Amino acid sequence: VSSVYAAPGQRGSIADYRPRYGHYIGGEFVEPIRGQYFENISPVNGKPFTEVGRGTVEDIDRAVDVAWQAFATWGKTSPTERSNVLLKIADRIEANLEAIAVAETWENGKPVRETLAADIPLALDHFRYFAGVLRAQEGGISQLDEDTVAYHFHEPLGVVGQIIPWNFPILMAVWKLAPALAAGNCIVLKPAEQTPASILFLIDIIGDLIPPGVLNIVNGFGIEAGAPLAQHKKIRKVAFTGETTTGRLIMQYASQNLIPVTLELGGKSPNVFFEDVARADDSFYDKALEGFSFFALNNGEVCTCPSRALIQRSIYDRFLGDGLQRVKAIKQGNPLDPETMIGAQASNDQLEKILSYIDIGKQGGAKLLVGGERADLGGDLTDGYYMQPTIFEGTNDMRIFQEEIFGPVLSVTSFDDFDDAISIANDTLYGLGAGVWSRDMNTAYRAGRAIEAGRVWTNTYHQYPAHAAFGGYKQSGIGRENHLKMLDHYQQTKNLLVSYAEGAM
Ligand code: TXE
Repeated sequence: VSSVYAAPGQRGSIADYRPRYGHYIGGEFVEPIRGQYFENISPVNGKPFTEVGRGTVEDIDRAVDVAWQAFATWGKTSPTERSNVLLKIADRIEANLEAIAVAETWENGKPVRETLAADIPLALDHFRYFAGVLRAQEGGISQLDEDTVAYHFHEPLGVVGQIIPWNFPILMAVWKLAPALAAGNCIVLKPAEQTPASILFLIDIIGDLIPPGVLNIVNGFGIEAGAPLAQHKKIRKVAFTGETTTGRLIMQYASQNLIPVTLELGGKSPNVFFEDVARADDSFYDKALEGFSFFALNNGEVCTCPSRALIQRSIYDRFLGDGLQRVKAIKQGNPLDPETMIGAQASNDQLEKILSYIDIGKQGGAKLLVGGERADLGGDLTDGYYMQPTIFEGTNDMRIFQEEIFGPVLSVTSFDDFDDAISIANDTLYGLGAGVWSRDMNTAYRAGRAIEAGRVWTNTYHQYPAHAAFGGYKQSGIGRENHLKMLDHYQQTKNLLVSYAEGAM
């Protein structure tokens, strides 16, 4: 693979990964107890590049015990101490940004253009954000009468379990790690089996900044390592991002121990274009077309992927025509090339799943407008997992409008008026993200309020700042990530009710 970021000696390249990683427990890499490893394949070229410990219940037990030992100290650190640790982590990531971005691209297949500009900068900012909000967090006092006071303290939960997907290996891990650490918890984290190594690469860079045992990582498969973690009797909370069907299982597991769960699940986000975008000035029209093309960002492997475009009938032909031109100009290629806009899907399984949905779309009567095939990039990339950006035209009752494909596949339909738009937008099991495009602020505001989704981008899309709450309505999940609200998910309230009265009660 040739590119500036694939050159020999480039930090973060495949050669920079360790040939083998155990689990990270108690501040060091340890052998899996059953001694088994599994291969990690790069979607860039379809070749294995490292192997990773295959965790089982024994490894989870060990990590949870070590985490509890560490909690005895970490749980008592001051907000200032923890905040300083998070700030140091952020600085260290910033100093190694390029290497981490390149490493993640090798493992996940997403363009280095995105890991450099979004994934890693957002991840380090997340640590800074939670370092800041932690220092500003206050408890509360209620004065019950002249001599009686109720104090409210924030206390950590203890040891928490976190289960991560493969679409943003580092950012999804950091979304969970930063608030959990800030709140004073210790962690056992299980990365996705498709992308365990970029997190371990990161640990090699930041591990020494975190006291041993505070953050532990056990790798492995969902049933073998994820389920024992989510079912563990000694964890006090489980946080999960992944498929909706897996989310249901996680909730069942957690119910056995009556612990809280936060779930970030699937989506089928509507991106709604009202007719006035075509009357707006060129730069706004152009921005809307960019928003239309964003279904291909991160190769479409985003839970908020704007995978359904709803275009008002009066502008349908013009807007769709311009949108198609825009999508045809997306540059597909080597993910390590900084010009590349769409890279490889994260795994062969995911590519196969996307291709099966191309058949489902065709069989269901949708019209294929562009793409629809595996992309053959030739040379070293022949065996990589590349998919052409694809657009179907159809109706919202089709499976490709209802089911999460998780690839660069857009389903387009038209609507007549405001009510029609809202009814199509909400005709889904999901409610994670949505986009609304209109210069008429009345229309934009009313649509934003009427769409059943936790995040409605208005005249923008795919922005993920740390200080905006993120999470799902309906079957897209429970709880929120980002924002200082997130601390609530990792803390419990201690109320001390104190009488200062002298004498009898
Ligand atoms: O998800 P899973 P998969 C969607 C997307 C994708 C589909 C399948 O549509 O095509 O899900 O992806 C762990 N107990 N999303 O199969 O299975 C697993 O090891 C405990 C949407 O990868 O949900 C991994 O760490 N853990 C999404 C994590 O759960 C279990 C992101 C996610 O895997 C487990 C990813 C079990 N029984 C996929 N089974 C989003 N919304 O962002 C699996 N895991």
